[in-house]
Amino acid sequence: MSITMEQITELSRSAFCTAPKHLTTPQLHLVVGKAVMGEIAQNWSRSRKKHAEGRRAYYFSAEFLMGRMIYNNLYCAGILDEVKSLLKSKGIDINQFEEIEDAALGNGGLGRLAACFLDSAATQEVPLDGYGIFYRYGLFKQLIKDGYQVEVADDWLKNPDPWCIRRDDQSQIVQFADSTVVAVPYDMAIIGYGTKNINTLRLWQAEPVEGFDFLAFNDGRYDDAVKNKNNCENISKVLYPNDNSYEGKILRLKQQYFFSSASLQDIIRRYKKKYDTDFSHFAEMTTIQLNDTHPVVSIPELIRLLQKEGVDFDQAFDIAQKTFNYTNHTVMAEALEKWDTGLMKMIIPEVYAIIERINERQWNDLKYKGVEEHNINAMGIIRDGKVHMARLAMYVSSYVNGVAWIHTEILKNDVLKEWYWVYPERFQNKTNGITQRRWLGLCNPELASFITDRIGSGWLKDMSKMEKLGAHINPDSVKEFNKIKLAKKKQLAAYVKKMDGVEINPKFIFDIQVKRLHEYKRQLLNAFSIMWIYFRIKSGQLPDFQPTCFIFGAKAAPGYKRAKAIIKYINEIANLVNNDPDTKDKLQVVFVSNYNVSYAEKLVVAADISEQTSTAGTEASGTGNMKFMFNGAVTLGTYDGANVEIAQQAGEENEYIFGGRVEDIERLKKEGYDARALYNGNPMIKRVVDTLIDGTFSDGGAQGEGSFAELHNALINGTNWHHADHYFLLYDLEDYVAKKLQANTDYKDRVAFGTKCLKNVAHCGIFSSDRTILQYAEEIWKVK
Ligand code: B1N
Repeated sequence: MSITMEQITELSRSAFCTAPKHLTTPQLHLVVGKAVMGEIAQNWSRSRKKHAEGRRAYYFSAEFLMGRMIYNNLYCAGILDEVKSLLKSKGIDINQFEEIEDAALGNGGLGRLAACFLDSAATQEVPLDGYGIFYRYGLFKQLIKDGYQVEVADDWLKNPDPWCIRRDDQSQIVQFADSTVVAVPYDMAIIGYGTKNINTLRLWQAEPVEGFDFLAFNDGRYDDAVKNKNNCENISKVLYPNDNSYEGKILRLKQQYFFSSASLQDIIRRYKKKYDTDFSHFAEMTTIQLNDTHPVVSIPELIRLLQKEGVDFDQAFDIAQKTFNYTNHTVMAEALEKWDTGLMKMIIPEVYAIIERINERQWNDLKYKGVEEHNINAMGIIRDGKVHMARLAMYVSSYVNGVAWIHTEILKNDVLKEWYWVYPERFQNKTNGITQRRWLGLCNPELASFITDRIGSGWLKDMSKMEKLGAHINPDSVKEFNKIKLAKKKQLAAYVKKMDGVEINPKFIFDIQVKRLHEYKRQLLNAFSIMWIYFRIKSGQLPDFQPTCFIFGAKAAPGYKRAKAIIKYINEIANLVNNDPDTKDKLQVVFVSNYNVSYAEKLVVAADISEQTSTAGTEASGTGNMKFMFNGAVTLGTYDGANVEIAQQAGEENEYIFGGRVEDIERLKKEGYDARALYNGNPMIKRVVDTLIDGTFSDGGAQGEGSFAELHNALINGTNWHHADHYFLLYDLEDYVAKKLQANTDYKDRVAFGTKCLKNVAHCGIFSSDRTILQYAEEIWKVK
């Protein structure tokens, strides 16, 4: 594929009556985007036709965190360098596209995983298409004001977007008890790398059936005239900003049903072109992966739609059970979706009636299988006025999977153990992965060339090739790697300066923790360790400490008070250590604002140390950990999620593993955990924890009043809901500091440390989402 300057000039003239060099950045983005879309059109429609011929898979997800599309699409189409020099020849800098908004239609790991899967499926020619919601506003933008998070709406469509094609002709009608909405599809091309195959992400926008009520308007009832329009449009208006937690809001249920129903109707429409109303082949032709429970209302909806087509309940149930698979992404109790039965009855009564029928059938099934009463209860789909969505998914699907080895073990032995007893054959593990195209090839061309120079470029499509790098690790190559890392640190420093106005020193160790802000991820533990080091530097106990820049990036859910207090606390620490003459040459703390996919691309390439500090047993997988590994950072982390497999692959001696293991945490939970004893028993623990209350910092005036004291109290005394120090920070703190200082000491030997880094790169291959998607394709979807 290729595009010419003539094409760009022509599009520029016809759209804006001017030459490319006079276009604004959004205009140029539109023009280049349209040129690419024109070029891929044929391959896209060929791929669509090919997919329609055989068995195919669909990925249903409330979130697709695509990030910025332009560079990635040019890269995957194989024309990034070409377009760069075309533009350059006209005096146009391709870097201006850094102003273009990310498509932030997701919160964090779950949404980004969906995006990586689409990339890998397209590249590996797996017939997988995505279905989701075309949110008008994506994840909020974050400002930091006076150390506090402030949210701003993400108006990502304020300029026209060339990557999504509206397809009015393929609209669907979605019916709620109180209203009818039109679902209009916007299709995004997913361009495979080094292949003609192009997959599709179809995102639905909600619109009123007839735009505007002119009767009401002419009656003078202006409010009523727009009310229905607004109510409909509200469904796809904004992404819910919670990560790993659930809010039982009516609008959220409407979003879930809206995209589930529209997508299933679309699939049925396509199926009927081939088989008309003979649905006996449906499950043979179709498999649907449910990305967590957010699209699980699809299960009763498919049964409902099939019944409307004349299929009886038992056959429809059987088809649904064969069609669906469910991926679990979390063991956090607060994330489990349990919809109020009353609410469901009110919004989608026909669907609720089907859930009741499924519930009855489940009871009979389990009785028949001889499952004991208390286990039936623990598995019951409808219990105490709630519909348990994970249980519905477990009962009416072929396979369930966890997203890392240890997570799947926890599902089998703990969270879903009753299910494992009854249906052991349904359980699988699919360890997460990330795409090496965006997360290494595109964001780190320097390291990519270093690798390609040694082992060839095959790794871009086959990451098992990365192993070959092992034979090229020697003092010379390590020195070259270290130079690349320094260059990436300089680039990050320039970016942080531009975005956040802060100067950081590229000669410092870069120790980076970027992810959503959540108590279980323990950014507070990192903050405490910094205070620990700060005090010890001040008292002259760390004379050899290698200067370190601690970088944080994290968004807190807007309603999550404690997470917001932790952001303020980190910013207070930054203020203290960056300005203290005793420490500012050795310690630096930066909280970057508005951490998103594009910022991540700058951060993960520049890290020496990757912080992965979740309490053992809490982080299902993590995928940020893999992004750092690909780019040659060592992991400072717990035995949790995919960290376990990262250490196993790279060798434990090449990571810094600390803290309690899942078994330790289990034991503490069972036998009792005395956080206060740890606090009173170690003066250093007490000293750092007490910075929350001893006047070292202020949590500010009206905004944060008492929020640090509340954190302190939750750690030392606990609350009505949770025992003291629910996530075992104090249990792990000492070992964490020890391992952090060990890494700091090791860093002095630049070749030895760089060798650890390169070993991480050489052994990162299995964390490619190509591997993950091919496992789904073979072991769950049975496509291709
Ligand atoms: O999914 C990622 C994992 O790598 C992470 O460990 C996991 O925390 C993340 C409700 C979630 N689990 N659950 C969510 C997101 C939004 C929401 O409304 C839950 N996100 C994860 C990919 O497997």
